[in-house]
Parts: sequence; C-alpha cells; structure tokens
Amino acid sequence: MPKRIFSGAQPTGNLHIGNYLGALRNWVALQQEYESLYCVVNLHAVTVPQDPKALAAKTLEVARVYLAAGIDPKVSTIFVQSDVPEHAELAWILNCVVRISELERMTQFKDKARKQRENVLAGLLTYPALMAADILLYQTDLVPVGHDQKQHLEITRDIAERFNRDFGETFRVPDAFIPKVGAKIMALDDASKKMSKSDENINGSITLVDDADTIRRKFKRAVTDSGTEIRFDEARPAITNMLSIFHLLTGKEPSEVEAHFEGKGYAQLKSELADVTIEFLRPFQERMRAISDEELGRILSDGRDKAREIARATMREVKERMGIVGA
Ligand code: ATP
Ligand code: LTN
Repeated sequence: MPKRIFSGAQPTGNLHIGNYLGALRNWVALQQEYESLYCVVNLHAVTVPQDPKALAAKTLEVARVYLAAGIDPKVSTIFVQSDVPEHAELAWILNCVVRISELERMTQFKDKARKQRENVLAGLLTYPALMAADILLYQTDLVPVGHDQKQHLEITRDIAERFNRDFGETFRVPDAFIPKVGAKIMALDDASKKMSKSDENINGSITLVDDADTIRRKFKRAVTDSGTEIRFDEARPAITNMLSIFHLLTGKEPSEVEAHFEGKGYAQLKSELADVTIEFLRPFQERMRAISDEELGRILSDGRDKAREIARATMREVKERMGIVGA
C-alpha cells in the first residue's frame, strides 16, 4: 500500500506566505511520493464565530489556493471537510476517547480562549478530537504541517494508541512532517509571534492575494532588529525571518543569501524581498484566476467521492469494534 498523507487549512481568512512556506509547499512536494488528501477544514473554522457568507466564500477560495499552489487534482484528492460527514461522526467518538485534561493542555486552545475571553465555545476545546478524526479516518502515515500543529499531532497519536489498545488495532499512528526551515514564519510587525491569518493587524502578514503595492508597503513597515548586519542569527529574529523567506522563495542557500546581502542595508533587504515575493505571487495569482467555478466544483465533488469511500470503510470498522450497532 502506498503511504498516505492528510493535511488541511482552515478557511478563516486569507492564506499567507507562512501557510504556504510552512505547509502547502510541502504538500506539493510530497504529493507524487504519497497518496495525498488535502482538505479545506471548514468545520474547524466554526470553533470561533464566523460570518456565514464569508465562510462559504473562503471555503472555495482555499480550495482554489491549493490548486494554484500546485496541488494536482489528478494525483491528489482535494475536498471540503463538511462534504464527508464521517469527520464529524468520528470526532464524536474520539471525544469519548480523549480526556478533558489532555484538551485543556493544548496551547492553541489556551491562546485562543484567552484572546476570546468570554463565551468560549465547547468546540474550541474539543477541536483536537476533530483534527484527530480528520487524520485517523484515512489511516494516514504522514501529516505535513507548520510548527504550531506539533502538539495537535502528538494528541492525535495518543488518541490513536489509546483506541487501538482499548478496542483492538484499528488506526494507523501518524507522524508529523514539520520542515526544518519555514515551519514558523514570524509576523512582520512583531517577530516574537507567528504570522497568523486571524491577526487583527493586517500588516503582520503577506497574504497570497496581496497586490504588489501592498506587498511593498508591508515589507517597508516591517520591524527590524538593532544593529545593521544581515545574517541568520537567532538573537535577531526579525532579520532572520526575512532572510528565511528570501531563502525559501528563491531557493538560494542561506550562505549565498548572506553573501548576497553583505554590506547592504535593511532598506535594500526589504526592497529585494518585496521584489522576490511579488514575482513569486504573480503566476500564483494568475493560476487562481484561471480556475473556473465549474472546474473547481468538479474537482471538489470528485474529491468528496474518493475521500468518502475511505472514510466509510474506517467508520464501519470503528463502530464494529466499539459495539455501536443499530437497525
Ligand atoms: P492562523 O494563521 O489564523 O493562526 P492557523 O494556524 O489556524 O491560522 P491554518 O490555515 O489552519 O492556520 O494552517 C494551515 C497550515 O499552515 C498549518 O499546517 C499550519 O501549521 C501552517 N501555518 C500557520 N501559520 C504558519 C506560520 N506562521 N508559519 C509556518 N506555518 C504556518
Ligand atoms: N488545526 C490545523 C488545521 C487542521 C489540520 C487537520 C491539519 C485541521 N485538521 C488535519 C492537518 C491535519 C491548523 O492548522 N490550525
């Protein structure tokens, strides 16, 4: 059996270069080697309040981004989470396997609950059970994600192992794939926090749909570190972040990038980084526009059918093992 990949992004806003460099780029790179399923996880998005119209539009837009990024629907399965009801069904069951104490330890829950302060939804706490369901439904081997998802992958493994122990071998226990560089692209306005789509300051991230002027303006405003030297250095996170983006978008080795910027100033770095980003996003945005609604609809309905077949088989086995039967 070929090894299988599952991953997804939430349609909670515009995807940014952090999402691309930390996740999508690797989805594309790995799709030939693995049987891959890439999902728009819209049921995850509603763990925080969403505007229904915007959510519907973003769900399709994220699928478009997957295609424009280079995910090939001929080799990979692209689909929307809510089209396969087994995700929600298995999530319920895994909610009865995971412990509240484990969920309360999740840093993403703590951060998002703190930001929200009041009326935190139960779904925000039980989010990892849904994520585990996404992954385990497909007997996934590898999950390419950014660094912020490491803890969610660990809890997924724990859930799978516990289920297998209590009810008999059912789920494959997946591994995370987290890239060495790019797994945590930092915000342009504050190099101590990750670039995030749900950030209220839009200047912190470069989205995949930003135009050239916006990209230049955002890099120009980006914070820098004290000093003047342009080199990779953990003690200087803002410059290191910009150099990492430059390295990943150009494919130039870190030493080459440092040599290239030797003797140059921060303004030059920002301006060249803007050029490189604009050049990278131009064909990307053209591909996004070139995909017709009909084509997108066809790809998503094919994806749904393929995903559902695998999901159904797993669900049948899960219910049998647990003694969940009916008429
Ligand atoms: P937000 O950016 O709003 O916090 P999120 O982290 O929930 O959104 P998703 O769209 O669900 O983002 O994530 C899609 C993928 O992008 C995940 O694999 C995630 O780890 C990765 N990712 C998110 N932010 C970054 C970042 N700043 N750097 C690298 N990878 C990232
Ligand atoms: N929680 C992830 C999105 C996500 C996911 C998944 C990623 C939901 N289900 C399954 C990989 C596999 C996030 O990035 N916020």
